[in-house]
Order: sequence, then structure tokens, then C-alpha cells
Amino acid sequence: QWDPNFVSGRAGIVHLFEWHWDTIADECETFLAPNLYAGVQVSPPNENRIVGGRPWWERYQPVSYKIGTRSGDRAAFENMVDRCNSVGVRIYVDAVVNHMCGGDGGSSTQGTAGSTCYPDSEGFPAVPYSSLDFNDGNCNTASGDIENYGDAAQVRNCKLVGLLDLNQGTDYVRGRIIEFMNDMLSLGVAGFRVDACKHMWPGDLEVIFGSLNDLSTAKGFSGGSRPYIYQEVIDQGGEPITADQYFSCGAVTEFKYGVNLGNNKNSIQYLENFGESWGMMPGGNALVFLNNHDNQRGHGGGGNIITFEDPFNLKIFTAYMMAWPYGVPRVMSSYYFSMYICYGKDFNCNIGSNFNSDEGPPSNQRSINADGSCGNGWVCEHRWRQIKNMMGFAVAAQGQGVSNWWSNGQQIAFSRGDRAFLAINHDGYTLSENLQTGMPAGDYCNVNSGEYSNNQCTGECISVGSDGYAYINIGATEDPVVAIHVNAPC
Ligand code: LAG
Ligand code: CA
Repeated sequence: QWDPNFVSGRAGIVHLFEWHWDTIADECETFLAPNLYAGVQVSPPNENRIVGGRPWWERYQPVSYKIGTRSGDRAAFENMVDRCNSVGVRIYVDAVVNHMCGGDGGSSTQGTAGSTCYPDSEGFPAVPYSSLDFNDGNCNTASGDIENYGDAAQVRNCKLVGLLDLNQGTDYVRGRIIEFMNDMLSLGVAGFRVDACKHMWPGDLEVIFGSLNDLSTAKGFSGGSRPYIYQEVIDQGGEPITADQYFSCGAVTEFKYGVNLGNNKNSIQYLENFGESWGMMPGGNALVFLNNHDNQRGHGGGGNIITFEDPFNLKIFTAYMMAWPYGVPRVMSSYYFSMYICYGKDFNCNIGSNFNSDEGPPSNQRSINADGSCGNGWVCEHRWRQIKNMMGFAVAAQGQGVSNWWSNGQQIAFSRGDRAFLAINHDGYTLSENLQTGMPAGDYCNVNSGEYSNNQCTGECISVGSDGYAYINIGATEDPVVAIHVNAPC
């Protein structure tokens, strides 16, 4: 439950937020596998409530566990998992099991797979769930909603923003959730991002995750492999519910990671010991990321984070994340949305149709431009050269510790054993230095500045001498990173 089950020679999970199953399958074959991505986190595949205006967040309002959403139906989902697995790319499902749809859904409402549910009376015949399966009686607040994050019981037993809160303490509810997750495993998925774990009791999750089947041998996994579980727990400190309460159930999202990097983006010399000594969880438990679908638009957690809106820093810090051995890294892949920012915060409000961070995905699938970037409103951070080439770096660096740390103000460099070397110039002046790379003598391609394919480097070549030293020169440029590794010689 802590092992992501990556195929060897792969690194990094990309969240293809709101992508269609067919498009993900194409992306696995034509882009993710050749560029050594290890896996994809997909949007929730089970039926959700159809919300007017079709905001992205309707997918966090389950109606049933039937596979059928705007991303595609069950057949398309299974086809995607098969095609991705067969090129060595794993699929992780976003599992929404804390709640069903919102209680504001009225007396009846429709789901994306054709089911009807009855929010007012808590009827979900397509599961089926009835009012007996919800927490109402266990919630002690006047409104029935979570009112105080200082009270762990209400955070777990009351409604999160009005979403009907399932009682995972009962065998029946556990059984339906286990059935759903096992169904996903039977289709060949390798694990789960579990939504809203802060709002569920660790003891219940331990039982549920412990009851899941092993990964499917019929789908090619080796016997006895456990599903990778990464639990979404937003722990920024200051609340009674903490990430460590969930370590026995699986891995946990480390929300402090992106905030710490955002807060220190102008003091990168301190990153020498980035990890547990910064008050973050042990790396073996951590799923790490610079931003996610929530905090990039002012939902869920917030804080000072780096997103595609700041491409300069996103590229630099993704390079750092992929090069630094802490946690399982996840890259966010977004679509453009209009924003309404007041006092530095993106308000989740419908102010006219121009400003709307609720905005759902573009109506067309991503197109691919001549330079490999995406069109039709999709950002596709995972296709940016400076980001995707770091998967190869991370693969080369696997199993190697950090050595040769060097810093000079906001200029840093380090190597990963004798396999790879990264240098970043985050200062306004040129970095010009002979640095120890730890690498064998030879010429290596700076995969940040160019592509490496068919043994050809279109970027700059860095010469490492027989003593391991290389002359590194990085101006105060657009992409102030040198990333070299043994699998990309010039
Ligand atoms: C999550 N993690 O714990 C998701 O990452 C996050 O995206 C989900 O919230 C949340 N938990 C519940 O799964 C999102 C939006 C909410 C939205 C909710 C349900 O951030 O804004 O709430 O999904 O769709 C919306 C409205 C609320 C309304 C509620 C119920 O914004 O005003 O009360 O729906 O209808
Ligand atoms: Ca709950």
C-alpha cells in the first residue's frame, strides 16, 4: 500500500485532470511511455451528479459506483487501463468515498451514467445506499456541516460543504466501497488517490484498504502486489487531525511540500536538507507535488504555491522535485480557467461568466501543436520540455543519494551519486563556477536546455573532466537550470 508499483525505469505520476479516457490512452502510448512517465492519476471514474454549468467539482459528488462520466464509459476506461499498462504506465483512480452528492441536490437529481438519486431523503438506489448509511446521527453540529476544524469528530462525522456523509463505520458501507475499489483493481488499476481522507476515521480506512484485493495478475501484475494508496489529508499544521494518523493505512499527500517550496522560492540555499527536518512526514509515506487541482484555483488548503501561472518557477521547482529524493512526485497537468483574484486569493465565485474558477474542462480534447505543446485550452505542464525531461533524470538517479551539495546565495547544485547532477541559478546574476558533479568523465546533454533523442542533444553539452568537475555557466536566463545524467551523453 506504500509502493506505487511503477514499472522499473519510470518515474513520476502525472494528474491528467478531467482528461477523457481515450485521450489518456493515446497520451500513454505516444507521449508518457516514451518520456518515461510512470503513472497517471485520473479524475473520478464513477458516476457523479450533473451540476448546472458543469463545474469541474461535480466529479466530487458521487451518485453511484457505476463507471460513467464525461471522461467516458466503462469500456473506454478499461481500454485505457489496458493500453496504458501495456506500455508500462500505471493508472491511479481518484476514489471519492467519504460522501455522496450534495444535500442541496433537491428531491431527485440525475447522474452521468443515467441513475437518479434522491438527496433530500438520502436515497441512492444505484448503489444502493439509504439514509441508514449516512452519518447524520453521529454529527454533533447544529447545521450538520463541519463548523470547526478544531474538533476531529465533527470533521469526520459531519458534512463537508453539504455533501452527504457516509458512515464508513458500518460493514455495509465498507462493503460497497471495497466492492467499488476491487472492481477498479479488476480492471487493472495500480492504486488510488483517496479523496477527503481527513474526513474519514483512520481505523475505518485501515479496514477498507486492508480488505482490497491484490493487483490483478490477469492484468499482468505480479502476485501479492498491493494497491498503492495515497490518502488526501490536508495537514498544514494547527489542527487535531494530522497526516501521521494515516500512515498505517497507506501513503499520504504532503501538502506542506508545495507550500514550503513556494515560501522559499527566493531562498533556495536552504533546501539542502529539504524533507523531514522541515517538519514534513517521512519520505517513504509522502506523495509530493507543487500544486493540485484544488489549490491551483483557491480550493482545498491554499497557501503560497507555484502553479502554471508562474512557469519560470514551476519549471525550476519541478526540476528540483524530480531531482531531490523525497516522496513519490506528482506533476499537475491543467487546463486554463478564468480567475477572479482579490487580495491574492482566487475567489470561488461566479461573478459574471468571465471570472469563474468553477469552470469545467474545455469542450474539446487537447490538440498537439508542432512543438509538442497542447492546444484547445489545455496547459499540459507535463509536456513542457523542462518538466518532462526530468523523468529521465529521476530514472537515472534512482537509488542514489544526494552528494556534492553546493550553494552560493540563490544558486545551488547537487549530484545524485555518480549518475546525475542538477544546478539552479535563481539569482539575478550569472552563475559561473567549476562544480563537482560526481559523474564519470564525459560530455552530457543539458536536458533542461534541449532535447535528447536518438543519441542527439539539441541543447548545450556539459563537459565533465576526469576529476568529476565541470564548468557550469548559467546566466540569469529564462531556464536557469543545468540537468545532466548518465543516460543522456552528448
Ligand atoms: C476534496 N478533497 O478532500 C477534493 O479534492 C475537492 O476538490 C472536493 O471539493 C472535496 N474534497 C469534496 O470531494 C470540491 C469543491 C467544492 C465542491 C465539492 C463538491 O472544492 O467547492 O462543493 O467538490 O462538488 C460544491 C459547492 C458547494 C456545495 C457543494 C455541495 O462549491 O458550495 O455546498 O458542492 O453541492
Ligand atoms: Ca466523513
